Amino acid sequence: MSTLAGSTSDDLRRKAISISGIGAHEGNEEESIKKQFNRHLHYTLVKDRSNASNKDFFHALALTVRDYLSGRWLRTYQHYYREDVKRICYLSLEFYIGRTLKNTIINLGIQEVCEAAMKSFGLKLDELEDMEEDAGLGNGGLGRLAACFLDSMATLGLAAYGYGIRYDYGIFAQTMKNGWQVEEPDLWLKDGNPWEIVRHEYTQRVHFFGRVVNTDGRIEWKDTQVVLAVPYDTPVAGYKNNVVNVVRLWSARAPDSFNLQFFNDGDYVKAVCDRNIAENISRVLYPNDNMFEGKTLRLKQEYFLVSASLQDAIRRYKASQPGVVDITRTSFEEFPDKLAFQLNDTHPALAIPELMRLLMDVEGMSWEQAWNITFRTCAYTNHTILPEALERWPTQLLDNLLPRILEIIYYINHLFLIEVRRHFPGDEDRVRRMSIVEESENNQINMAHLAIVGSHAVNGVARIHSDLLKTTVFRDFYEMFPGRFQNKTNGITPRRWLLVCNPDLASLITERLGDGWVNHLGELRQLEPYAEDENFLQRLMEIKENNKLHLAEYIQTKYGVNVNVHSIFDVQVKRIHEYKRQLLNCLHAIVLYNRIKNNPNAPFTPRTIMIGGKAAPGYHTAKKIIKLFNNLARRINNDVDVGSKLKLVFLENYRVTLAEKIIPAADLSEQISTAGTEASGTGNMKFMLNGALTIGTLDGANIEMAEEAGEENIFIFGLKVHEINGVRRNYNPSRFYDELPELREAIDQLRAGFWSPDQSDLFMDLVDNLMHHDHYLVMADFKAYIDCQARVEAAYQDPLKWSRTCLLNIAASGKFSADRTIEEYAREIWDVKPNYHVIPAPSERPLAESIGVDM
Ligand code: 26Q
Repeated sequence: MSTLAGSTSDDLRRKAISISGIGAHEGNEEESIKKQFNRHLHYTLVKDRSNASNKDFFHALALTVRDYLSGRWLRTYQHYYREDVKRICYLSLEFYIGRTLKNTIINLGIQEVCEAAMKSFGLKLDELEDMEEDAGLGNGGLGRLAACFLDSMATLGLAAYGYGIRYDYGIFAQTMKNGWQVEEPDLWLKDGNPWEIVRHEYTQRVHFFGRVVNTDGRIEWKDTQVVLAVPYDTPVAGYKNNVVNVVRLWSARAPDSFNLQFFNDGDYVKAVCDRNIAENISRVLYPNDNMFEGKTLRLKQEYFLVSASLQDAIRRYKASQPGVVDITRTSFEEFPDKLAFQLNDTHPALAIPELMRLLMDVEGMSWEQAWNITFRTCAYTNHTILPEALERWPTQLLDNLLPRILEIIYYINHLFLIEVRRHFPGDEDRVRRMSIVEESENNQINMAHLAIVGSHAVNGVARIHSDLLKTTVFRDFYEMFPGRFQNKTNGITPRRWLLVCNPDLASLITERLGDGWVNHLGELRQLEPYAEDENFLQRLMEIKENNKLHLAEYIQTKYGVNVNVHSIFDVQVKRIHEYKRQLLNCLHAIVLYNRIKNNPNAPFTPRTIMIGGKAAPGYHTAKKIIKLFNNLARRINNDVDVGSKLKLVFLENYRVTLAEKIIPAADLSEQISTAGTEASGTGNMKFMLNGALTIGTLDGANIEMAEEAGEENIFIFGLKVHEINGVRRNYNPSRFYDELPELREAIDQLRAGFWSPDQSDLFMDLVDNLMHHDHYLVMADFKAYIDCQARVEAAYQDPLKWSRTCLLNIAASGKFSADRTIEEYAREIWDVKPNYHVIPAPSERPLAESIGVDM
């Protein structure tokens, strides 16, 4: 046992007891929460019950919950320090966290006492929870995956650190003007953020611009502009295990010396105003999803994150010599055994040359030593094979902004190409294809190539996607490094995506299985026998209907649309992108409308088609698709012949918090991307876990979902991955127009302005694209999709059978827990073991060894 030099263990224990009194809530937890809540209201917010708003009450409660975390947080760090565990740094430009209060309360297991405490003050817990802003620091799947992983890593007791950027503005808020998307800035910090703790003492310096000076082999990067990276820590509570990890987000600040020459020239005010230039680095999240945009500010963000995070990790590594105070680790030999850097796509891939720079130029290592450490420490996850999403940065830009980094990249490439030539003698075309530096009129750095070369493991995010990486985009690399390529099928956290968002379903499951499923989601298989239990199925459907009712109320108050709760709730929520084929969904809506109009008295299965999602602000086609859906909605929802048979609703401003409302209420989940384009999808898993049935293509993780649930329990349609290339060769989309009358009718209406009465040619570009290019094969899959939707309708006619299928889907969804995914990363990439043990709570054990643990 290590003790603080000079302190007796009695001293330490006394100190421990005084600290553990704060927020430990021993004894009567409800009383303690009430007391701390009042204390925060009075002393922190300086309000009383008569002038406090629900926002104030939310802040008081959030601070109370944060206090509750403090002891666990400190203890977790002492535990990691004492055990000298390997630390996992998850580097990501995005963490799409959403709200924190409810999730934390549930993970801590204090929901009932919080409810009771608030009730005693005449407050409703869920109304306070509704006051919280989303932390929308992400675009979609990649950012949300990072947030799910944080939850799972804490739940599995891994010493994980999320590293990201504290953007002042998260993903924009979407509003609608006459059916068009309009973006509004997301000032999520405007009321303050009760969760974060700024740690000025761990501020890092990040360099830009300047020049490289080589004096007899000693490299100096001189005359740089420095930007300060200030860390803000947000706690991440594991599920009922007393673990509290952290996500550390960097905020940019100009150093005091910034623009000193202007101070000296006397233009003091200009100098102060110009500090914004540096501080803009963490101003705003780039709103592109699956689309590369080569903006200098974005490159600055990427390097800013990487440089600050690596310096921080190295600082902690040096301070982590166990049992010895004031002596730092000086050897880097153990570095790869004590640290892992997981790169969330190529966005943080500059970690590779930056780690090389820090180890060589700052720590004085040789190239060989530094490379050995870098390569063993870094691993890269790919999230897309869409060519337009792959990052390629012009060398001119890098040369100007990060000259030393570019130099290192060139040398990595130089040595790598020697290896390629050794492996494949005489194959110069392959050398050209594999180069990190792509030769064109303006040379570009291929960041994926850099990431593969500098990592010991490369993974895709679903089996089909990982296979495609090996056979298509990264084939050359696979042939050279077959052992480096892995698959890690994505998952979602069952805490937020069932326990938090669908409490009634969670209770029903717990009632039958106990609560072990929450962190052992495979146990859901034990629900299978209930497929024969009509009573159970009845309860399942009552819960679904209730969730549908709540969503219907929301739609009624928000949009004034009256939806039929007995209709199929047919939902497609995700970013708007051509490859995700919201257009196919629109065409289906038109077909249904035309069927009703052409035959108003025929039987019809009522349906409510809901689409939600943001379009990147510069993505004109995506914005046009939103406008199209809204135009369809306006006409269809107001047609008396249609009535309650068919309603269309665009769900505005889709985000994490809205997903929590929508997904539990869905009957049908639309996962209809062109086969081979959606790397995994994770929304698909959320719907499955909440008892919706999937209509989808054999793409991404849908394939594995079908495998788990059985093909008879999922609506699969359309072209398969191996058929796509064949179809694309001499593809003639207008053939389908000629052959399919319902498709022809829809296209003709779009062309004639039937769906755009104010501007008849509004949708001409969409039609032209479908008829003459149709890169995503909407026309080729149209018939299969429409026919499959008919199968859905038939199935919905038999409620008992439908509910049985829902149950079997829930029972089969256990594979898609992010806990399973993280276990695989832990064992197969990071070489660490999950820790299922519960750390003692602050009340159970005094803080015995509060020696200088660096956070
Ligand atoms: C890159 C450079 C400059 C600006 C923006 C970007 C950028 C930003 C975000 C590029 C791509 C993204 C997002 C990609 C993404 O979300 N991919 C999704 O990742 C999910 C998690 O693995 C998968 O489930 C989805 O299939 C995949 O589309």
